[in-house]
Amino acid sequence: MIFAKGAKPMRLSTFLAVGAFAFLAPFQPVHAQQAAAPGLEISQAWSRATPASAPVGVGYLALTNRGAEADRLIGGASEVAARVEVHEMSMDGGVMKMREVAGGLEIKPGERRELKPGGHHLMLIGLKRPLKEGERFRVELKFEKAGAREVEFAVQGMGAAAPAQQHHHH
Ligand SMILES: [Cu+2]
Repeated sequence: MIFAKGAKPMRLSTFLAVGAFAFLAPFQPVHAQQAAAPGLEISQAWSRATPASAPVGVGYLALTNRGAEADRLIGGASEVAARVEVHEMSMDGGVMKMREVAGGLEIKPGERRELKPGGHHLMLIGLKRPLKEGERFRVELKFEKAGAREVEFAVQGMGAAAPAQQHHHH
């Protein structure tokens, strides 16, 4: 190994600076989480009322990635269902089917993706109670990079095709 004169003290100070940063990092978990996901915008979160004994419900929303990195919606958890999955619809021999999106739904930088009737949606599996028009329920969405984000869904009528009005969630 060859060291130029004067190089070693400089490397030592660099090492110390990195060490100090690593030591401080655990004391700022909230800031670190916000920095990791500066621009994921969630809007128009809505759902549909369900019949009394329905085993599943749906969740729709719009996701806009204003950050510089792609992220993925990988699932969620809710007070109203046993499980929350991200589903996609596809035609299979003339029959519309749905299944869980493998690996989650990607949102590229600058992209806006809508989960809406006939397309991608959140599936609330194992409903604990019927969803009633006019009420709201919470879902904690899980993103690969942004982590957990709590979103409130407004329940529309059973046949609703779009959110009644725009709601902003912070
Ligand atoms: Cu589904």
